[in-house]
Amino acid sequence: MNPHIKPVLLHVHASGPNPVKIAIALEALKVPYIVKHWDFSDNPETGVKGSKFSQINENGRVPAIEDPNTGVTAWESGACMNYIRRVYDLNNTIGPAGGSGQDLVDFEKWEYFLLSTLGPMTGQVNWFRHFHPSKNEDALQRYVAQVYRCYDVLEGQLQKSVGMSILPSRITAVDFHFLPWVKSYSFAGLSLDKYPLIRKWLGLMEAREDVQEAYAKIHNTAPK
Ligand SMILES: N[C@@H](CCC(=O)N[C@@H](CS)C(=O)NCC(=O)O)C(=O)O
Repeated sequence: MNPHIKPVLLHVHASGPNPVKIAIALEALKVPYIVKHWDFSDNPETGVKGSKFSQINENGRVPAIEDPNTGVTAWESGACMNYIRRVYDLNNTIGPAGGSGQDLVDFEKWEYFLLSTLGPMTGQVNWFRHFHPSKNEDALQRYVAQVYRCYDVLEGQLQKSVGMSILPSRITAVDFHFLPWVKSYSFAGLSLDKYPLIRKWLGLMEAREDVQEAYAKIHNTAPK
C-alpha cells in the first residue's frame, strides 16, 4: 500500500457485528485506519443518535467511514465495503474473482442476501432474545426459523467449495460480510450442529490474521 495514504477513520461500536466487517477489509488490503468508538445513546458528543455523529451518518448507526485521502464519507456496511474495494483494492484481491456478468452478479447476490436477510434476521433474534422489554415467543420463533432457513441456504452454497469460501472461487468481501453475523450464532441462542460446512468455514475465517487483527483493534481501543 502507498506509504503516503492517510489513515481512514472507521466509526465503530465495540459489540456490533457490522463495523468489524470493514475493519477486516481494511486489514486484508493493508489500508491504514483509525478506529473511533461511539455508544448507542443520544448523548450529543458520544452517541450514535447524538448531534455530532448525525453529521457523519444521519441514520445514527455504525459503521461509517471518513476518508481523508478522498474527502468521502460513507455509511451502511455495504456502501463502506464497496467504497473501500473501489478505491483501495486496485488488484482485485477481495472482489469477484472473475470478470463475467455472472461473476459480478454472484458476488452481489450473496452480499445482498447477507445485508438484507441473514444479518437483519439475526439482529431480530438477538433483539427478541435479549433486549425486547416483554417476552414475545412468537416473534422470537419467527426470526429463529428465518435464520435457520438462511443457514440452510448458506450450507448448500458452501458445498460448492467444501466449506472454504462462500463464493467457490476464493475468500472475498462476501465472507467478511457474513463472518461477524454467523460468528455470533451462540449469542443468538442458535446451534451450528446441523451445519458442518458453516462450522468449517467459520473456523477457517476465525483463524485468518486479518480477521484476528480487526477484532483485536476494535476490542483494544474500546472505552473501558
Ligand atoms: N444496515 C446497516 C446496519 C448498521 C447497524 O445496525 N449498526 C448497529 C451496530 S452493528 C448500530 O449502529 N446500532 C445502533 C442502534 O441500533 O441504535 C449496515 O449494514 O451497516
